Amino acid sequence: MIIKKFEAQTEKEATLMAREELGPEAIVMNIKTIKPKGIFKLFKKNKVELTAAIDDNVNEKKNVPPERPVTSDTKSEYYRFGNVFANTENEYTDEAKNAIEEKINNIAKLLEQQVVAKSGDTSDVEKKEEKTSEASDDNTPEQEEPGNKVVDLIRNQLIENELSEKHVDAIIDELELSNEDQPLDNVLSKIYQKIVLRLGEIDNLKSGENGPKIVFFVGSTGVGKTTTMAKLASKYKIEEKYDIAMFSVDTYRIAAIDQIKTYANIINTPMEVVYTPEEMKNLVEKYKACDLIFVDTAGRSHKNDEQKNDLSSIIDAVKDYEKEIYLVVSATTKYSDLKSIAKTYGEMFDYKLIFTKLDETRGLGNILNLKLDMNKQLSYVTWGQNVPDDIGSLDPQVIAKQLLGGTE
Ligand SMILES: Nc1nc2c(ncn2[C@@H]2O[C@H](COP(=O)(O)OP(=O)(O)OP(=O)(O)O)[C@@H](O)[C@H]2O)c(=O)[nH]1
Ligand SMILES: [Mg+2]
Repeated sequence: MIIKKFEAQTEKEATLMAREELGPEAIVMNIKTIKPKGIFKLFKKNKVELTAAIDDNVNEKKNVPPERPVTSDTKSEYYRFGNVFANTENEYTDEAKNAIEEKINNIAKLLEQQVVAKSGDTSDVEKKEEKTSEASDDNTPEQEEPGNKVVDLIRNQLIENELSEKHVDAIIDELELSNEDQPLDNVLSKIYQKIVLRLGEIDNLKSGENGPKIVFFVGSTGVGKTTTMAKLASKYKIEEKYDIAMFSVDTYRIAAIDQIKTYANIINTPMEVVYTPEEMKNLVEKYKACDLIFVDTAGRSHKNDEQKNDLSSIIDAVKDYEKEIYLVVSATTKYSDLKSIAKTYGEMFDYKLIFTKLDETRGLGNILNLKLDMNKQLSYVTWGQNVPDDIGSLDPQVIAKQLLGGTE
Protein backbone atom coordinates (compact mmCIF):
# COMPACT_ATOMS: atom_id res chain seq x y z
CA MET A 1 0.00 0.00 0.00
CA ILE A 2 1.23 3.48 -0.88
CA ILE A 3 0.04 6.32 1.33
CA LYS A 4 0.55 9.90 0.19
CA LYS A 5 -0.53 13.36 1.19
CA PHE A 6 -1.66 15.96 -1.34
CA GLU A 7 -2.01 19.63 -0.59
CA ALA A 8 -4.16 21.94 -2.70
CA GLN A 9 -6.42 25.02 -2.47
CA THR A 10 -9.61 22.96 -2.69
CA GLU A 11 -10.73 19.43 -1.91
CA LYS A 12 -11.55 18.86 -5.57
CA GLU A 13 -8.11 19.93 -6.66
CA ALA A 14 -6.43 17.67 -4.08
CA THR A 15 -8.61 14.74 -5.18
CA LEU A 16 -7.63 15.30 -8.80
CA MET A 17 -3.96 15.41 -7.84
CA ALA A 18 -4.31 12.12 -5.94
CA ARG A 19 -6.17 10.50 -8.88
CA GLU A 20 -3.57 11.69 -11.32
CA GLU A 21 -0.66 10.38 -9.29
CA LEU A 22 -2.11 7.21 -7.75
CA GLY A 23 -4.77 6.34 -10.32
CA PRO A 24 -8.55 5.94 -10.13
CA GLU A 25 -8.31 3.10 -7.57
CA ALA A 26 -6.89 5.43 -4.91
CA ILE A 27 -8.87 5.62 -1.67
CA VAL A 28 -9.28 8.91 0.18
CA MET A 29 -8.39 8.25 3.80
CA ASN A 30 -8.54 11.67 5.36
CA ILE A 31 -9.14 15.30 4.38
CA LYS A 32 -8.20 18.17 6.63
CA THR A 33 -8.06 21.92 6.36
CA ILE A 34 -4.70 23.52 7.00
CA LYS A 35 -4.88 27.01 8.40
CA PRO A 36 -2.05 29.28 7.31
CA LYS A 37 0.60 30.07 9.92
CA GLY A 38 3.30 32.67 10.32
CA ILE A 39 3.25 36.45 10.02
CA PHE A 40 1.72 36.51 6.53
CA LYS A 41 -1.16 34.22 7.51
CA LEU A 42 -3.82 36.93 7.06
CA PHE A 43 -2.92 37.12 3.40
CA LYS A 44 -3.05 33.41 2.84
CA LYS A 45 -6.02 31.15 2.17
CA ASN A 46 -6.78 27.87 3.95
CA LYS A 47 -5.40 24.81 2.22
CA VAL A 48 -6.69 21.30 2.02
CA GLU A 49 -4.56 18.29 2.84
CA LEU A 50 -5.83 15.02 1.48
CA THR A 51 -4.38 11.64 2.48
CA ALA A 52 -4.87 8.97 -0.15
CA ALA A 53 -3.81 5.36 -0.33
CA ILE A 54 -3.53 2.71 -2.97
CA ASP A 55 -2.81 -1.00 -2.74
CA ASP A 56 0.21 -1.47 -4.96
CA ASN A 57 -0.33 -5.24 -5.11
CA VAL A 58 3.24 -6.00 -4.29
CA ASN A 59 2.91 -9.45 -2.82
CA GLU A 60 6.02 -11.32 -2.00
CA LYS A 61 4.54 -14.57 -3.13
CA LYS A 62 7.77 -16.50 -2.85
CA ASN A 63 7.96 -15.81 0.85
CA VAL A 64 4.52 -17.16 1.55
CA PRO A 65 4.56 -20.22 3.81
CA PRO A 66 3.42 -23.55 2.36
CA GLU A 67 -0.16 -24.59 2.52
CA ARG A 68 -1.32 -26.16 5.75
CA PRO A 69 -4.35 -28.36 6.03
CA VAL A 70 -7.33 -26.53 7.41
CA THR A 71 -8.73 -28.45 10.34
CA SER A 72 -12.16 -29.97 10.28
CA ASP A 73 -13.36 -27.29 12.67
CA THR A 74 -13.96 -24.71 9.98
CA LYS A 75 -17.46 -24.06 11.21
CA SER A 76 -16.31 -22.74 14.55
CA GLU A 77 -15.70 -19.11 15.45
CA TYR A 78 -12.03 -19.75 15.92
CA TYR A 79 -11.45 -21.04 12.44
CA ARG A 80 -13.63 -18.46 10.76
CA PHE A 81 -10.46 -16.60 9.93
CA GLY A 82 -9.58 -19.23 7.36
CA ASN A 83 -6.25 -20.22 5.99
CA VAL A 84 -5.25 -16.79 4.80
CA PHE A 85 -1.95 -17.39 3.19
CA ALA A 86 -2.71 -20.79 1.74
CA ASN A 87 -1.38 -20.80 -1.77
CA THR A 88 -1.21 -23.29 -4.56
CA GLU A 89 1.52 -23.07 -7.17
CA ASN A 90 2.55 -19.71 -5.78
CA GLU A 91 -0.85 -18.20 -6.50
CA TYR A 92 -3.11 -16.86 -3.81
CA THR A 93 -6.43 -18.63 -3.61
CA ASP A 94 -9.56 -16.47 -3.87
CA GLU A 95 -10.16 -17.06 -0.21
CA ALA A 96 -6.64 -15.92 0.60
CA LYS A 97 -6.97 -12.85 -1.62
CA ASN A 98 -10.24 -11.86 0.07
CA ALA A 99 -8.74 -12.41 3.48
CA ILE A 100 -5.70 -10.28 2.65
CA GLU A 101 -7.92 -7.55 1.26
CA GLU A 102 -10.07 -7.68 4.35
CA LYS A 103 -7.02 -7.42 6.54
CA ILE A 104 -5.62 -4.54 4.53
CA ASN A 105 -8.97 -2.78 4.83
CA ASN A 106 -8.93 -3.23 8.57
CA ILE A 107 -5.45 -1.88 8.87
CA ALA A 108 -6.26 0.94 6.49
CA LYS A 109 -9.21 1.81 8.75
CA LEU A 110 -6.92 1.82 11.74
CA LEU A 111 -4.52 4.05 9.91
CA GLU A 112 -7.34 6.39 9.08
CA GLN A 113 -8.32 6.56 12.76
CA GLN A 114 -4.76 7.35 13.68
CA VAL A 115 -4.53 10.10 11.09
CA VAL A 116 -7.77 11.60 12.44
CA ALA A 117 -6.56 11.21 16.05
CA LYS A 118 -3.32 12.94 15.15
CA SER A 119 -5.08 15.88 13.58
CA GLY A 120 -6.86 16.32 16.95
CA ASP A 121 -3.51 16.49 18.71
CA THR A 122 -2.99 20.19 18.25
CA SER A 123 0.43 20.57 19.83
CA ASP A 124 1.93 18.10 17.40
CA VAL A 125 0.00 19.38 14.43
CA GLU A 126 0.83 23.00 15.18
CA LYS A 127 4.52 22.24 15.46
CA LYS A 128 4.37 20.43 12.15
CA GLU A 129 2.32 23.19 10.52
CA GLU A 130 4.67 25.86 11.78
CA LYS A 131 7.49 23.96 10.17
CA THR A 132 5.42 23.61 7.00
CA SER A 133 4.54 27.31 6.79
CA GLU A 134 8.11 28.32 7.47
CA ALA A 135 9.18 25.95 4.76
CA SER A 136 6.59 27.27 2.31
CA ASP A 137 7.53 30.86 3.13
CA ASP A 138 11.01 29.89 2.00
CA ASN A 139 9.53 28.23 -1.06
CA THR A 140 11.24 24.96 -0.09
CA PRO A 141 9.17 21.78 -0.54
CA GLU A 142 7.85 20.08 2.60
CA GLN A 143 10.07 17.22 3.72
CA GLU A 144 8.20 14.11 4.91
CA GLU A 145 9.68 12.66 8.08
CA PRO A 146 11.35 9.39 7.13
CA GLY A 147 9.84 6.35 8.80
CA ASN A 148 7.68 3.34 8.39
CA LYS A 149 4.05 4.24 8.97
CA VAL A 150 3.03 0.72 8.09
CA VAL A 151 5.53 -0.84 10.50
CA ASP A 152 4.40 1.52 13.27
CA LEU A 153 0.83 0.59 12.62
CA ILE A 154 1.48 -3.14 12.72
CA ARG A 155 3.63 -2.69 15.81
CA ASN A 156 0.75 -0.91 17.57
CA GLN A 157 -1.67 -3.58 16.45
CA LEU A 158 0.49 -6.38 17.92
CA ILE A 159 1.00 -4.51 21.18
CA GLU A 160 -2.73 -3.83 21.38
CA ASN A 161 -3.21 -7.58 21.10
CA GLU A 162 -0.92 -7.94 24.10
CA LEU A 163 2.20 -9.25 22.45
CA SER A 164 5.09 -8.00 24.61
CA GLU A 165 6.98 -5.05 23.18
CA LYS A 166 10.26 -6.95 23.43
CA HIS A 167 8.90 -9.73 21.20
CA VAL A 168 7.32 -7.28 18.76
CA ASP A 169 10.57 -5.37 18.43
CA ALA A 170 12.61 -8.54 18.02
CA ILE A 171 10.34 -9.56 15.12
CA ILE A 172 10.54 -6.14 13.47
CA ASP A 173 14.31 -5.93 13.93
CA GLU A 174 14.72 -9.26 12.19
CA LEU A 175 13.08 -7.84 9.07
CA GLU A 176 15.95 -5.36 8.67
CA LEU A 177 13.66 -2.92 6.87
CA SER A 178 15.03 0.27 5.42
CA ASN A 179 13.79 3.48 7.01
CA GLU A 180 11.30 4.14 4.23
CA ASP A 181 7.64 3.40 3.82
CA GLN A 182 7.12 -0.19 2.79
CA PRO A 183 4.19 -1.77 0.95
CA LEU A 184 1.71 -2.98 3.54
CA ASP A 185 1.28 -6.45 2.04
CA ASN A 186 5.00 -6.98 2.00
CA VAL A 187 5.55 -6.05 5.65
CA LEU A 188 2.42 -7.88 6.79
CA SER A 189 3.35 -11.13 5.13
CA LYS A 190 6.91 -11.00 6.50
CA ILE A 191 5.74 -10.30 10.06
CA TYR A 192 3.04 -12.92 9.69
CA GLN A 193 5.63 -15.52 8.75
CA LYS A 194 7.87 -14.58 11.67
CA ILE A 195 4.94 -15.02 14.07
CA VAL A 196 3.94 -18.35 12.53
CA LEU A 197 7.52 -19.60 12.88
CA ARG A 198 7.74 -18.46 16.47
CA LEU A 199 4.49 -20.20 17.42
CA GLY A 200 6.29 -23.37 16.37
CA GLU A 201 5.31 -26.91 15.54
CA ILE A 202 2.07 -28.17 17.00
CA ASP A 203 1.80 -31.87 17.81
CA ASN A 204 -1.47 -33.68 18.17
CA LEU A 205 -1.86 -36.16 20.98
CA LYS A 206 -0.84 -39.69 19.96
CA SER A 207 -1.29 -43.04 21.63
CA GLY A 208 1.62 -44.70 23.40
CA GLU A 209 4.00 -46.78 21.32
CA ASN A 210 4.49 -49.51 23.91
CA GLY A 211 1.41 -49.56 26.08
CA PRO A 212 -0.91 -46.79 27.17
CA LYS A 213 -0.03 -43.13 27.14
CA ILE A 214 -1.08 -41.34 30.30
CA VAL A 215 -2.34 -37.84 29.68
CA PHE A 216 -2.46 -35.46 32.64
CA PHE A 217 -4.40 -32.20 32.76
CA VAL A 218 -2.97 -29.83 35.36
CA GLY A 219 -3.40 -26.17 36.13
CA SER A 220 -5.08 -23.55 38.28
CA THR A 221 -8.67 -23.73 39.47
CA GLY A 222 -11.44 -23.15 36.98
CA VAL A 223 -9.32 -22.80 33.84
CA GLY A 224 -11.16 -25.61 32.05
CA LYS A 225 -9.11 -28.74 32.77
CA THR A 226 -12.07 -31.11 33.16
CA THR A 227 -13.97 -29.67 30.19
CA THR A 228 -10.87 -29.80 27.99
CA MET A 229 -10.14 -33.37 28.99
CA ALA A 230 -13.75 -34.34 28.23
CA LYS A 231 -13.48 -32.71 24.80
CA LEU A 232 -10.29 -34.57 23.92
CA ALA A 233 -11.49 -37.85 25.41
CA SER A 234 -14.68 -37.66 23.32
CA LYS A 235 -12.78 -36.86 20.14
CA TYR A 236 -10.33 -39.72 20.59
CA LYS A 237 -13.02 -42.18 21.61
CA ILE A 238 -15.64 -41.27 19.01
CA GLU A 239 -13.69 -39.93 16.03
CA GLU A 240 -10.44 -41.91 16.36
CA LYS A 241 -12.03 -45.02 17.91
CA TYR A 242 -9.25 -45.21 20.52
CA ASP A 243 -9.59 -47.34 23.64
CA ILE A 244 -9.54 -44.88 26.49
CA ALA A 245 -10.06 -44.67 30.24
CA MET A 246 -10.69 -41.60 32.38
CA PHE A 247 -9.26 -41.08 35.84
CA SER A 248 -9.98 -38.37 38.34
CA VAL A 249 -7.54 -37.43 41.06
CA ASP A 250 -9.69 -34.45 41.90
CA THR A 251 -10.76 -35.85 45.22
CA TYR A 252 -11.10 -32.49 46.92
CA ARG A 253 -14.66 -32.08 45.71
CA ILE A 254 -17.42 -34.66 45.24
CA ALA A 255 -18.92 -32.52 42.47
CA ALA A 256 -15.74 -32.83 40.45
CA ILE A 257 -16.02 -36.61 40.40
CA ASP A 258 -19.66 -36.39 39.35
CA GLN A 259 -18.73 -34.01 36.54
CA ILE A 260 -16.23 -36.44 35.06
CA LYS A 261 -18.54 -39.44 35.65
CA THR A 262 -21.18 -37.74 33.55
CA TYR A 263 -18.79 -37.29 30.63
CA ALA A 264 -17.49 -40.88 31.01
CA ASN A 265 -21.08 -42.22 30.91
CA ILE A 266 -21.94 -40.20 27.80
CA ILE A 267 -19.00 -41.55 25.84
CA ASN A 268 -19.30 -44.98 27.43
CA THR A 269 -15.82 -45.21 28.81
CA PRO A 270 -14.46 -46.52 32.14
CA MET A 271 -13.85 -43.96 34.86
CA GLU A 272 -11.83 -44.38 38.06
CA VAL A 273 -11.19 -42.21 41.07
CA VAL A 274 -7.57 -42.14 42.23
CA TYR A 275 -6.72 -41.29 45.84
CA THR A 276 -3.07 -42.27 46.25
CA PRO A 277 0.05 -42.73 44.11
CA GLU A 278 -0.13 -46.47 44.83
CA GLU A 279 -3.69 -46.62 43.48
CA MET A 280 -2.59 -44.65 40.44
CA LYS A 281 0.02 -47.28 39.64
CA ASN A 282 -2.40 -50.17 40.10
CA LEU A 283 -5.13 -48.55 38.02
CA VAL A 284 -2.79 -47.80 35.13
CA GLU A 285 -1.77 -51.46 35.23
CA LYS A 286 -5.46 -52.42 35.11
CA TYR A 287 -6.03 -50.31 31.96
CA LYS A 288 -2.71 -51.04 30.26
CA ALA A 289 -4.52 -52.27 27.14
CA CYS A 290 -5.89 -48.75 26.52
CA ASP A 291 -4.37 -46.35 23.98
CA LEU A 292 -4.85 -43.33 26.19
CA ILE A 293 -5.58 -42.85 29.88
CA PHE A 294 -6.83 -39.33 30.59
CA VAL A 295 -6.17 -38.05 34.10
CA ASP A 296 -8.04 -35.04 35.45
CA THR A 297 -6.44 -33.33 38.42
CA ALA A 298 -7.77 -30.87 40.98
CA GLY A 299 -7.35 -27.22 40.26
CA ARG A 300 -4.63 -26.09 42.57
CA SER A 301 -2.93 -22.94 43.50
CA HIS A 302 0.56 -22.94 42.11
CA LYS A 303 1.55 -21.28 45.38
CA ASN A 304 0.40 -24.20 47.55
CA ASP A 305 3.37 -26.52 48.14
CA GLU A 306 1.35 -29.36 49.65
CA GLN A 307 -0.95 -29.55 46.63
CA LYS A 308 2.03 -29.38 44.29
CA ASN A 309 3.70 -32.30 46.09
CA ASP A 310 0.51 -34.41 45.87
CA LEU A 311 0.45 -33.85 42.14
CA SER A 312 4.13 -34.66 41.68
CA SER A 313 3.81 -37.94 43.57
CA ILE A 314 0.81 -39.03 41.44
CA ILE A 315 2.80 -38.30 38.26
CA ASP A 316 5.91 -39.97 39.67
CA ALA A 317 3.96 -43.13 40.39
CA VAL A 318 3.68 -43.80 36.66
CA LYS A 319 7.11 -42.60 35.59
CA ASP A 320 7.78 -45.86 33.74
CA TYR A 321 4.91 -45.22 31.33
CA GLU A 322 4.77 -42.89 28.35
CA LYS A 323 3.06 -39.73 29.38
CA GLU A 324 1.98 -36.29 28.25
CA ILE A 325 1.33 -33.47 30.68
CA TYR A 326 -0.84 -30.59 29.56
CA LEU A 327 -0.70 -27.40 31.53
CA VAL A 328 -4.12 -25.87 30.97
CA VAL A 329 -4.14 -22.07 31.16
CA SER A 330 -6.85 -19.58 30.41
CA ALA A 331 -6.20 -16.95 27.74
CA THR A 332 -8.06 -14.51 30.01
CA THR A 333 -5.47 -14.71 32.82
CA LYS A 334 -3.21 -11.68 33.15
CA TYR A 335 0.30 -12.24 31.86
CA SER A 336 2.26 -11.89 35.11
CA ASP A 337 0.11 -14.66 36.63
CA LEU A 338 0.38 -16.84 33.53
CA LYS A 339 4.14 -16.58 33.67
CA SER A 340 4.29 -17.37 37.37
CA ILE A 341 1.99 -20.42 36.88
CA ALA A 342 4.01 -21.66 33.90
CA LYS A 343 7.26 -21.22 35.79
CA THR A 344 6.07 -23.04 38.93
CA TYR A 345 4.82 -26.05 36.95
CA GLY A 346 7.98 -25.99 34.88
CA GLU A 347 10.00 -26.56 38.04
CA MET A 348 8.08 -29.80 38.59
CA PHE A 349 7.94 -31.33 35.10
CA ASP A 350 7.96 -30.64 31.39
CA TYR A 351 4.59 -29.91 29.81
CA LYS A 352 2.77 -28.68 26.72
CA LEU A 353 0.43 -25.71 26.87
CA ILE A 354 -3.32 -25.72 26.27
CA PHE A 355 -4.94 -22.30 26.10
CA THR A 356 -8.65 -22.20 26.98
CA LYS A 357 -11.35 -19.52 26.72
CA LEU A 358 -10.13 -17.90 23.51
CA ASP A 359 -13.75 -16.89 23.04
CA GLU A 360 -13.52 -14.60 26.08
CA THR A 361 -10.63 -12.43 25.01
CA ARG A 362 -9.34 -10.63 21.96
CA GLY A 363 -5.74 -10.17 23.04
CA LEU A 364 -4.06 -13.42 22.08
CA GLY A 365 -0.53 -12.06 22.41
CA ASN A 366 -0.07 -13.95 25.67
CA ILE A 367 -0.08 -17.22 23.75
CA LEU A 368 3.08 -16.21 21.94
CA ASN A 369 4.52 -14.40 24.98
CA LEU A 370 4.27 -17.54 27.09
CA LYS A 371 5.57 -19.77 24.32
CA LEU A 372 8.63 -17.55 23.85
CA ASP A 373 9.29 -16.78 27.52
CA MET A 374 8.88 -20.36 28.75
CA ASN A 375 9.98 -22.27 25.66
CA LYS A 376 7.14 -24.77 25.98
CA GLN A 377 5.34 -26.34 23.08
CA LEU A 378 1.83 -25.16 22.28
CA SER A 379 -0.84 -27.75 21.61
CA TYR A 380 -4.59 -27.24 21.78
CA VAL A 381 -6.84 -24.23 22.13
CA THR A 382 -10.47 -24.16 23.25
CA TRP A 383 -13.03 -21.52 22.48
CA GLY A 384 -16.24 -22.40 24.29
CA GLN A 385 -18.10 -24.67 26.66
CA ASN A 386 -19.41 -27.17 24.12
CA VAL A 387 -18.07 -30.69 24.53
CA PRO A 388 -16.55 -31.95 22.26
CA ASP A 389 -16.82 -29.25 19.58
CA ASP A 390 -15.01 -26.23 20.98
CA ILE A 391 -11.45 -27.53 20.78
CA GLY A 392 -8.81 -27.88 18.09
CA SER A 393 -5.07 -27.94 17.56
CA LEU A 394 -3.70 -24.44 17.78
CA ASP A 395 -3.24 -23.22 14.22
CA PRO A 396 -0.28 -20.80 14.13
CA GLN A 397 -1.65 -19.22 10.94
CA VAL A 398 -4.97 -18.39 12.59
CA ILE A 399 -3.30 -16.97 15.69
CA ALA A 400 -0.84 -14.94 13.59
CA LYS A 401 -3.70 -13.49 11.60
CA GLN A 402 -5.66 -12.58 14.70
CA LEU A 403 -2.61 -10.91 16.23
CA LEU A 404 -2.24 -8.84 13.09
CA GLY A 405 -5.82 -7.63 13.28
CA GLY A 406 -7.76 -10.29 11.37
CA THR A 407 -11.42 -9.57 11.81
CA GLU A 408 -14.00 -11.72 13.54
N1 LIG B 1 -16.06 -19.60 27.60
C1 LIG B 1 -15.40 -20.73 27.84
N2 LIG B 1 -15.65 -21.41 28.95
C2 LIG B 1 -14.95 -22.55 29.16
C3 LIG B 1 -13.98 -23.02 28.25
N3 LIG B 1 -13.46 -24.16 28.76
C4 LIG B 1 -14.09 -24.37 29.93
N4 LIG B 1 -15.00 -23.41 30.20
C5 LIG B 1 -15.88 -23.24 31.34
O1 LIG B 1 -15.10 -22.92 32.48
C6 LIG B 1 -15.71 -23.42 33.64
C7 LIG B 1 -14.71 -24.25 34.41
O2 LIG B 1 -14.38 -25.39 33.64
P1 LIG B 1 -13.82 -26.73 34.27
O3 LIG B 1 -13.52 -27.64 33.16
O4 LIG B 1 -14.71 -27.23 35.35
O5 LIG B 1 -12.49 -26.14 34.89
P2 LIG B 1 -11.43 -26.90 35.79
O6 LIG B 1 -10.11 -26.36 35.44
O7 LIG B 1 -11.63 -28.35 35.69
O8 LIG B 1 -11.89 -26.37 37.22
P3 LIG B 1 -11.46 -26.98 38.65
O9 LIG B 1 -11.54 -28.45 38.55
O10 LIG B 1 -12.46 -26.39 39.58
O11 LIG B 1 -10.09 -26.48 38.92
C8 LIG B 1 -16.90 -24.24 33.18
O12 LIG B 1 -18.05 -23.44 33.30
C9 LIG B 1 -16.59 -24.53 31.71
O13 LIG B 1 -17.74 -24.72 30.94
C10 LIG B 1 -13.75 -22.25 27.06
O14 LIG B 1 -12.91 -22.57 26.20
N5 LIG B 1 -14.48 -21.12 26.91
MG1 LIG C 1 -11.98 -29.80 37.13
